[in-house]
Amino acid sequence: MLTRIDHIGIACRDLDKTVEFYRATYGFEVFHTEVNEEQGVREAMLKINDTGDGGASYLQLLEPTRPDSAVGKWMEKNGEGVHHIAFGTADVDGDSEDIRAKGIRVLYEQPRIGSMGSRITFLHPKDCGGVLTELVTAAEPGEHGEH
Ligand code: V0V
Ligand code: CO
Repeated sequence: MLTRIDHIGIACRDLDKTVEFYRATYGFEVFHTEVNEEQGVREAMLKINDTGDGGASYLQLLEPTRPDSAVGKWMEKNGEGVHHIAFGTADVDGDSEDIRAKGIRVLYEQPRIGSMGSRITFLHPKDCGGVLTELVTAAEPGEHGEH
């Protein structure tokens, strides 16, 4: 069951500048940063609020580490802006199988590693009304590689 908006993924050219914009404009602080080589992103998570299911909602600021990455390709075409939305669930495996059974393309056979040790998968934007949609199961507390 999808129980929260886990994050909104925002593509940007300069992560440090964008972090500063969100800090100066709204007062949001960086909760976590990491590089995900597999996904080709350097990212900052800004926590907006905790949620009733033990998770939280974030903004995920994404700077591509290479031009041929998903975010790099998307930004080439669209410029900076909202790249994807992510719903949180306790069971990314089960929920993605249920959604696959509805005929929607789930991009990965098995969930992959996302921010803070989460497990993530994506639904094809062409099957979701033009919205790249991610499903996330957060790591158990203490499991995630925060730094
Ligand atoms: C592409 N399209 C999008 C889109 N990206 N539409 C809406 N939102 C997006 N973000 C459209 C694009 O305009 C094309 O439409 C069509 O899909 C095919 O796109 P393409 O440019 O030819 O690119 P593809 O097919 O090589 O790749 C598109 C997909 C790719 C969605 C398959 O971006 C992907 O695998 N994304 C999932 C991984 C990802 O996004 N990682 C970065 C975030 P037309 O022109 O044909 O109409 S990493 C992350 O979120 C992490 C680590 C985390 O949360 O923890
Ligand atoms: Co994401």
